[in-house]
Amino acid sequence: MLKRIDLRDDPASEAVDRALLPRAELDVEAALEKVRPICEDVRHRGTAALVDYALRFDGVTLTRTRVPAEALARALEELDPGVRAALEESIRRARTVHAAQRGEDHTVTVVPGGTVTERWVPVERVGLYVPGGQAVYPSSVVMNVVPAQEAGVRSLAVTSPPQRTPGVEWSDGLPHPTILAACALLGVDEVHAAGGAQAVAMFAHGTEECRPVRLVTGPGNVYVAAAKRLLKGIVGIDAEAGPTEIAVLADGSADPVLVAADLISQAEHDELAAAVLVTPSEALADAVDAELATQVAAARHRERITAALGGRQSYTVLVADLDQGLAVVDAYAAEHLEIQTEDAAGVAARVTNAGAIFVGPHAPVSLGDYCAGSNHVLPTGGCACHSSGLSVRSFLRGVQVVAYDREALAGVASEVVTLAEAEDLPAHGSAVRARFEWKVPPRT
Ligand code: HSO
Ligand code: ZN
Repeated sequence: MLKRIDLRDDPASEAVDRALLPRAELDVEAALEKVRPICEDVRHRGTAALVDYALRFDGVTLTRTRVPAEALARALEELDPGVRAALEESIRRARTVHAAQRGEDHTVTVVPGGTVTERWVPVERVGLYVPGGQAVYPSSVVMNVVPAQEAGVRSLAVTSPPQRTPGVEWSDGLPHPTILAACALLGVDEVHAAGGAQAVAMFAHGTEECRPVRLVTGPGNVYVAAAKRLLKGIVGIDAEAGPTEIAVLADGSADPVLVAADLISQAEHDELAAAVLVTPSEALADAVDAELATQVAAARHRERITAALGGRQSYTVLVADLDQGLAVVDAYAAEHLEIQTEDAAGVAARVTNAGAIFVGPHAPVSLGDYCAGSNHVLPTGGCACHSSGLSVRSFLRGVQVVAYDREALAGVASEVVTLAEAEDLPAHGSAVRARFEWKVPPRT
């Protein structure tokens, strides 16, 4: 069922070449050309442009983007009690984990009288993008809003594409009612009906209804990624999210039923989703293939799943041993990595590159998607080798506060002057000299 890449004859100890591990092709550059005029239009015409794009791309007629307070209240009232309870549990766990991420300000005394403090300051206003369309992600409302709130962000706006929800006519032209309800549960009162590149432009440039934000976070399609690339600089961004990915590092002890179920769970997102199995056990690879055939046939979204599993981005990598398996998963740097081996915790501790690691048979990725307490907005496309998932830190800036008294400055003035001269920037040195009547005090 999954294609195979056999690396068993390659030297096990060497770093694995990333090029051996293909990913889905996502042409953000091509999308850039399409989103450029859209973003410009939003900059110039504000809400009027967003109204036009809602009709063109979402097929709905809007008069404004801001969702009225009554709609948020109604969505919460009508929310299925079971979904409400599950969302509340998800929020509770996410809060527990994210509250603990808030670093303390701390001061280092470099010399007597000379300190450097790192002060953590929340971003003043943020815009959180929640995708709509193919699937509806109230869980992504939780994963964006909770860390922003726990960071202490004072002003926060959510946007999600306007749509028609069959059977819920009152919400025509608004984001999905479950998304509205999740916002209401979290106490978010500024929600906009806007999706795609135009929503990112709304956040970056501001409109009559939406004050510009300083930072945009959240996953989205290729147009959202392109708009983030285009507007980065005008506004901060978390990451350009690509299609979701799961890699499973498993040995012969893993249960093929669970491995297959977990691969399918993420393949369900998108035809471009990646499902990768890395194993030294050919028997396990065969058993997972057999399981995939059975489980995919019974899956509701089998077409999407089949396309994802059959794409260039999904495969089994056969490795000589777990050491080589670790080299493969490090080279791949998956958004989600499951370890289903003997001593899973020991193996997981040796992984360097992954957005999130799920350890052992009882921690499937879907636990993390909803209710582990961890965040599900994670680096994709191999970015896990240099970036982290969304957290409280994403919404904070570490501002360095430098405080030196005269004595402390005197103690290092000659070094500053020397380095300034070495860089041919004598005015830098003069700024220090000026404090000592143009004389550098002798070193004591
Ligand atoms: N696995 C997705 C998040 C998600 N799954 C939302 C279900 N709902 C990307 O991490
Ligand atoms: Zn998922």
